[in-house]
Amino acid sequence: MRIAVGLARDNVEKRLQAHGITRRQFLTYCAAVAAAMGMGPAYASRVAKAMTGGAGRRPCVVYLHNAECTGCSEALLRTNAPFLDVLLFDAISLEYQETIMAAAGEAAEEALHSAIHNPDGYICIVEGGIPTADNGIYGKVANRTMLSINKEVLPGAKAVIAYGTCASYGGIQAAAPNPTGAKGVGDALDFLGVKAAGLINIPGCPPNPINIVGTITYYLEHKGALPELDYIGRPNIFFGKSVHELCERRPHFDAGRFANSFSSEEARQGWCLYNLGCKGPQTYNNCPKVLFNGTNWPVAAGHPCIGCSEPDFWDHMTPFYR
Ligand code: FSX
Ligand code: SF4
Ligand code: F3S
Repeated sequence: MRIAVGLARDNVEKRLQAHGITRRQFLTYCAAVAAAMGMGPAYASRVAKAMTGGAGRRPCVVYLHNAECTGCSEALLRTNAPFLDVLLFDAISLEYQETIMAAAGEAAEEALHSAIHNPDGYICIVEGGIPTADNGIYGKVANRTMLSINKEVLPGAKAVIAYGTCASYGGIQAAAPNPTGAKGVGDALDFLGVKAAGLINIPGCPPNPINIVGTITYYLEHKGALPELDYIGRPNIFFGKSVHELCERRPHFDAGRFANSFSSEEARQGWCLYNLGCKGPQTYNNCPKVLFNGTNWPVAAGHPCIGCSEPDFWDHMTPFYR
């Protein structure tokens, strides 16, 4: 596929080359992001422009970590688009990120302070659930509770992206009996009695990186406007359809062909995994359409969907297997 792209060619191509990435590979990735956004191949050029800093001034981004396994960051950093971080940092100006930033100690704290006092404002990406019990003492960074850091940073942000099911709805640490009082960003803000502008949830445990890349692309492309969200704050472009609607095993479901064991010939033949516990009918996400790293997704690999992008799935979707 040939796509005409109005990039600042020299810069971008040099940096891609330095990472052993061809322009074609980059544009193929942009086409995948465009497809995940429900757009045609022509939109790939706009994705490329947004991702290479051509969509206007780079927004300052503060990225906070809370209670989590950090699989969300891992999913983003280990994508099949190894150039993604290099390019994304052209599209955004990542001022503070506790996992990957080079600065430590007071220098890191100073970076956070100056980012949130930057006159052009900032957007905030949040990973992990926020412990709220006992004044938040169950989660600290730099000897401050995660609760107080979020309270300081989120209300001033131009937009807040909760990345992963933990940040969106609490996730595993909010599973019963939830001893730390962990909450997703929206509930934690309600608990604190503060408001943040434009909260977007990108759930999944882990989330598909393409869904946050697409969200950032949308934000840059639409000059700071947010995509349309569903009733629990997820962009409809990525979460508007159920896993069941998009699943390739669906014709077997419709025909009443169900596998009754994981090791059965029927399971290998692609029959429906509903009788083995699949939660695809109750789960909204685009996994069957966009795949992980463009390669595969749980149900195609023979594993039922466990509903990982739904609130409280650790409690409400169990037992995961039947
Ligand atoms: Fe949660 Fe992310 Fe699951 Fe893990 O940080 S969404 S436990 S994949 O990593 O927050
Ligand atoms: Fe639906 Fe799951 Fe069956 Fe796919 S495997 S058709 S998602 S019940
Ligand atoms: Fe999660 Fe189900 Fe997709 S478990 S990764 S929403 S298939």
